[in-house]
Order: sequence, then structure tokens, then C-alpha cells
Amino acid sequence: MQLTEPSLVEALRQRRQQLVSQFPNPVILWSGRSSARNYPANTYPFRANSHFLYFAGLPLYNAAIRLEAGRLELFMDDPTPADILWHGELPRREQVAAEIGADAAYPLSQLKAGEAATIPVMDGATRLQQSQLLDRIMPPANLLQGVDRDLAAAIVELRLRHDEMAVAQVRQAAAITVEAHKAGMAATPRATTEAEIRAAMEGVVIAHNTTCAYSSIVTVQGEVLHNNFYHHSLQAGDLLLADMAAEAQSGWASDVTRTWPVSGRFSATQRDIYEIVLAAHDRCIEAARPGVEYQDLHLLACEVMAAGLVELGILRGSATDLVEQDAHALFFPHGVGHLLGLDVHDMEDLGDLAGYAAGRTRSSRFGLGYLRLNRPLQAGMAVTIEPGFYQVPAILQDPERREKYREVVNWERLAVFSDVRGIRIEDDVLITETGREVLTAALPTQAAKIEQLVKAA
Ligand SMILES: [Mn+2]
Repeated sequence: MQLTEPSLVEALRQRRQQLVSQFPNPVILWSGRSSARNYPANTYPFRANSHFLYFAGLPLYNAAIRLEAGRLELFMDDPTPADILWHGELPRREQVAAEIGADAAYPLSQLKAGEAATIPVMDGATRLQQSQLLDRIMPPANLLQGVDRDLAAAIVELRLRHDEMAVAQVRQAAAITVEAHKAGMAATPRATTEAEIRAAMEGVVIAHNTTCAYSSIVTVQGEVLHNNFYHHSLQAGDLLLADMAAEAQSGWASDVTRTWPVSGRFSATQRDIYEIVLAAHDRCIEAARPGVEYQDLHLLACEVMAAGLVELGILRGSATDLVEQDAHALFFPHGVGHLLGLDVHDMEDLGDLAGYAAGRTRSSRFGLGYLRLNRPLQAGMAVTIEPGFYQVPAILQDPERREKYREVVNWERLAVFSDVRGIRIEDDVLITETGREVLTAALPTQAAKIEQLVKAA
């Protein structure tokens, strides 16, 4: 792994020191193993646990670290002759220990629990080991109690604000992602299915010898929010929504969405809605700075969307009233974004512990309930800004909602915009001391520039 300044060893040492000031007790973190796909030797790709990655720096397979008073101990087994026969040369424990600045290194069998706290990993086999070693049942990570919950809260305090090395890694992921989206746009004129565009985009990520940060959404059915099918053929009048991004080899993620016309030219109705979503996106980014409540950015996006839809004659009334009634959520049912870091929804394994400030819980309102982040922004946080407009049949055809919003939606006018199924524009935003920096700014958002990138092929 290529890392420049600051060095991995130094960055990890600083993270350990910071952890001690938040949580003085011993900590054990496991990297986990891959889960079996259809039989044990055929597995899903391995992804190390993110809390482990934060303190161990490398995606080690089936390893653990023990942290106590700023000391780092590594527990992993050296490769066996059989491992080397099947998988080739693998790093040895002592090599890895030197690379991450471990104070000591032992075989996995020497790991003792003591009074350590931990965070449960995702794979069941490792979670069983955690339970056995610590002599307590490991619940899912969003239901932690006692010392484990205290540890989770301490880790959240650290991982909320990214250090220099983390930001450098997110930048790396973002650069690959920008290249992937441009490749997807360039591939569109000759592509006949969603799958071909997905291949062009993911091919860039694979060529950088890394992986996607999450399952790609590459679809002409943008109204299906997490659509993971790629079989549809492309028609000239379609919009293609692509929500896909790389993670760096170190695990740090990016998360980007663009929406472009298959023909290389937005229709007038598509362009009208695109401009509203883009205005919401731009206004939220301009407003992002330390001290601003993220929920206020969400409400700003809702208000800009509502005002734009009033101007187009789709909604009736004042934007403020419409947002208070959640009328915007008929077309923008999700939150404006989330934390970004080692996880694409950073630390979402811990439920809302990271996303919601202490004492805050999810709203039951239609227009707020899917908001994943509700905290004041701080310098060093990375968040996404991703407003969208969708015509979701399950929402718009729902008899109760049609009745409730009978007066405020001009359904006849809405029908004119039937060639807009889903539009989302998403960028990665680093909060700085004085404002914000868009880490994915190298990928255009303006409609005319998007059209150029699609046509330039
Ligand atoms: Mn996102």
C-alpha cells in the first residue's frame, strides 16, 4: 500500500492516543473473515471491519488488535504452507507489525480477553469467536450495551472528524470515482443496456485495483431508490441515474450520483426538473460550514425543491407551508445525505449513534424520517449532499396521500413531466475550518457539461 505523508505508523499512533483520552480501558478489535457464498471455499470478497481498519490501517484477514494505554498489539497467524500453496506469498506477522507500528505481535491463539471492550463484526463466524473470548453474547453493533457501547461512543467521537491521512484516502477514492462516472457517460452512446454502462464504470474501479464502496445503482428506473438490477435496455428518451463510487484500497469511501440523458440531450421537462435538483444541491453546499445543523441543510433542500416545483406549476402554495406539510417528500422522500468515511454511510453499523447527536432520535414525519444525519457540522467531517426528485408510484398512487395532498399537487401538470422518473445529484463534501470543499468537484454537475460528456464519445 502506497502512503505518503503523514505516515501510516504516525497516523495510527495519534488515533490510539486520542482513543485513550476518550476511552481508557483495553479494547480488542477484530478484522473479520469473508462469508461463504455457496460452500466454504467459495467466498464473498473480504472487507475488513471499519473500526479495525481505523486503528490497524491495513485490511488484514482474520486478525485482531489489542489497544491499551496507547499500546498496539497485533494478533494474527503466519501463513501456513497450505495457505501459500493456494494463495501465494502472504505477509508474515512480523512484517505487518512493523508496517503498522505494533508494539508486539502474537499468534491469534494468544489473544486473551481480560476486561476488554469490543465492537461486533458483521460475519457470524468471527462474531461467535468474539462472544466466546469475551464470554458475553455479541449483539448486532446497533444494540450495544455497557462498555461496548461506551467504546462505540468514543470511536464515534474520533471517526466523526477525519485526520489528514483519512482525507487523503477519501480524495483518492473520489478521484477514481470521478474517472468512473466520466467513463460511464462516455460509454452511453454505444451502450444498449444498463449493464454495459455499469461495466464501463466498474471497469475503472477494477483497473485501479480497488473495489466499489457499495453496490452500484446504474438504472433508467431512477425512482427505485436502491435499484440493483441492470437488465433494462436504454431508450433515447431515458434518463440514466448512476449512484456508484470506489473505495480506496485502505477502505476509505466515496459516494457519487449523476443523472444523464441517454441521448446526450435532456428534454425540456427533464431539464426543468434537473435544474431544481441542482439548485437544491448547490444551495446546500454553499450553506455547509462548521456550526450549521445538517438537518437545516436538509430542510433547505426541501424548501428549494418545493419552491422550484411551485414555479413549474406542479405544487401549489408557499414553499415553507409545503415543506411543513411534507408535500416535498412526495417527490424527495429521502434525506439530503449522510456521513462519509470508512463506510459509505459512515458508522451506520452502530445504528444512529454516529448520525444523530446525543438525545436526538429519528422524526416520525414523512419528510424527515429518512434523514440519516442530524448533528451540527464540524470541521473535518465528510458528508454527502444528494437531493433528488422521483416519481415513485407507491407514493404518488397511494390513495391516502393523493387525498391528503389533493389541493397542493396539480396532477394534470405533473403528467407533463412523465419522462422524469428519477434524478439525483450527489457530491462528497469535506467541512473545513472556514466552510467546505467539494471533494468530487472535478465531475461536472451542470446540465450542459453533462450533455457534452455524454456526447463527446
Ligand atoms: Mn449517498
